[in-house]
Amino acid sequence: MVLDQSSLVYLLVTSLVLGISLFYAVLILWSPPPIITREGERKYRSASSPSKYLPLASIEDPAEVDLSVVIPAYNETERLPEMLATTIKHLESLKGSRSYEILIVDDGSSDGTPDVMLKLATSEYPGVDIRIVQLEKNLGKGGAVRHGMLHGRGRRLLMVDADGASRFEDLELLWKSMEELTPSDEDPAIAVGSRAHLVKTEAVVRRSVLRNILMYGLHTVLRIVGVGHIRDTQCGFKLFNREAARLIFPYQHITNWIFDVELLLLAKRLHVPVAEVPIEWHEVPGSKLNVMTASLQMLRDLLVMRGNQLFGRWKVAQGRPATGKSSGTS
Ligand SMILES: Nc1nc2c(ncn2[C@@H]2O[C@H](COP(=O)(O)OP(=O)(O)OP(=O)(O)O)[C@@H](O)[C@H]2O)c(=O)[nH]1
Ligand SMILES: *[C@@H]1O[C@H](CO)[C@@H](O)[C@H](O)[C@H]1NC(C)=O
Repeated sequence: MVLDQSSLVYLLVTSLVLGISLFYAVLILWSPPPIITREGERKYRSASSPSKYLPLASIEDPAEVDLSVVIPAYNETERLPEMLATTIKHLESLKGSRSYEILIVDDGSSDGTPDVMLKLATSEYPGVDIRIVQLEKNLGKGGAVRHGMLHGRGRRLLMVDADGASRFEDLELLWKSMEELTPSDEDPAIAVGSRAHLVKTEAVVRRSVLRNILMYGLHTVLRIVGVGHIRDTQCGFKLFNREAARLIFPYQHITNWIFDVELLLLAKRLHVPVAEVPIEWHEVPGSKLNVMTASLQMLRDLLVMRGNQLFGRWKVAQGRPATGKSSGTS
């Protein structure tokens, strides 16, 4: 069969249009649904108000404490109490110079995590500002972190896993790094913990082979996607100043474990500087991550992220002021 020039062009254009339409359809199909926040999720309980739910603050409000610690918690009755103890011990030792709150965001646990934590807060830490927030349905770690960040009162906000895998004292390393990026938080900045320096050490070797393969695969893909400059995107220990949180979290769409990558991509798009800080880490048993499903999910979601950005479906705020002095409400 011989194709003349015009039918060749016709064929090319048709397949191009078809290809793009197909990609767009798959994109819509795969894109996560918008994150819906229910009324009851904008409220919290605490030791001082254990039965009456009080309204949470908003990231758009001015800061009221120096630090918010946001802990996503899904079925964490076993691991969280110990992590909370070390967290509070450290923060109490600095209390004179740094006020803080702890936001436990229960991600629709079915093991009674919120009630157990409320009981613990009341009996062990009545003087500590621990707020327990409950998501009605399990959203995924990213959704829980996002929720906490959007309702924190801190001048700086730290996300940290409930499993105590990071050494909480290493917060001071992130703190110092952030101080160097923006001395009094006049501009948005992020400091993320990194375990990259631990690669090839015992801590990593002890991880399963599959997990390590996944890690290398992830790095390759991340380089393609555009966050190759961050050596460890997945570390669950990240510090945002209020301006950075205010800029980034409203635009987060991904709620599963790959959300860290989306946060870093958003930071890049919004020109928010990210410092990577080596921290200590120990693998803790009890991870609920299924590695195979996670890898496939990862590939799909990276595609979804890039696709939505390409088609302009996921936008970010335009025209961020050059100096981050939040200009009140506008
Ligand atoms: N697995 C899981 N964790 C959740 C969810 N929602 C919130 N989380 C919290 O996210 C944090 C990390 O969860 P882990 O299961 O420890 O993740 P991990 O695979 O152990 O991650 P590493 O610490 O890197 O090993 C914990 O604080 C969880 O309670 C969820 O839907 N699934
Ligand atoms: C959470 O805990 C409940 C009660 O212990 C259990 O039935 C459920 O399977 C757990 N969910 C996950 C995903 O581990």
